[in-house]
Amino acid sequence: MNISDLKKGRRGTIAKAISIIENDPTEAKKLIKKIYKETGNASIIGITGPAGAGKSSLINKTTVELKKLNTKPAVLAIDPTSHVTGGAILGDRVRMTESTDSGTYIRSVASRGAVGAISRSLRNSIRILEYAGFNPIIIESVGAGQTEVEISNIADITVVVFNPNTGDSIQTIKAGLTEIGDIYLINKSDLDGANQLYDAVREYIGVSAKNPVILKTSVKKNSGISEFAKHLKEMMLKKKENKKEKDMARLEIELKDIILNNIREKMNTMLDSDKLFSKYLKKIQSKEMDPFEAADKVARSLTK
Ligand SMILES: Nc1nc2c(ncn2[C@@H]2O[C@H](COP(=O)(O)OP(=O)(O)OP(=O)(O)O)[C@@H](O)[C@H]2O)c(=O)[nH]1
Ligand SMILES: [Mg+2]
Repeated sequence: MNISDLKKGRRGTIAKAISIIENDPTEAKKLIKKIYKETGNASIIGITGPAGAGKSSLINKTTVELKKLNTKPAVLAIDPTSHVTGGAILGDRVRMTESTDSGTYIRSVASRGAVGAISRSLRNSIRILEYAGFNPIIIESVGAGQTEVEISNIADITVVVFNPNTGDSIQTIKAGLTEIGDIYLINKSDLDGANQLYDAVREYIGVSAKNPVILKTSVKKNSGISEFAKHLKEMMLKKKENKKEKDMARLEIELKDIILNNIREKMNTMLDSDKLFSKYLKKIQSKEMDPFEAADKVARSLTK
């Protein structure tokens, strides 16, 4: 891996680096060691919302506008194709191609595996893009279950996208997406029901402490998008101070996460050859002892 090619933002090198982050833990550690000092300076924009809300379409157009505002955006899309519910809805999902020509780096990243592992590799893929000079870095993720909450932990600016097509939008709004957004978009404003949805979102969300921006957009009619980009740019500047504090807290969480993960892996290996472990396993298999008591005994001896 040629670090200076990465610094120059060479596409092939970036792609290779992110693959290393996702697939090769040993090499990934070496890579992060080399670049870490020069990371942490980009604004992270999380874009979330129900499947098919128009997130990818919006990002396509928005990156073009963001470039006009003298920024150099990159996009990581947490690919939802492996989600259980994904396939059916995603028949007409938009591939982000439009802005590729204009120099935006776009990549789908893994969504399979444990939640912790995904956010670990996401964090480090962001670092690769920061080192390569991109800012902001936009993360697309489908709001399904816990993901949207997690995205708002990683992102400096969280954008929630709704559209009048999905009848359950109001339910989703009530179900908790009210807390996380800095910006709410009612996309597909060219469709019936957009105004009604806009009013509902204002009613449920407009009064919250965060005082979020609420906008109507239409990718189809190309309306509202440059306004959206301007708000993003403004927030990128405004949030800079606040970001430092957030980053310190995030690094604390990251350090704990890595340590706990290391310990877990080590313990796992130790247990495989631990005599007490096999002894107590037999005891619970033969119903001589219950699993809790057995686990207590083994854990106590391991952490002594
Ligand atoms: N009428 C209308 N259709 C739109 C608009 N924006 C997106 N679409 C369409 O909505 C469908 C889904 O768009 P995507 O951009 O793939 O939505 P997404 O939220 O990225 O979807 P997933 O990544 O699969 O969750 C596509 O057929 C788009 O062409 C809009 O403003 N108006
Ligand atoms: Mg998409």
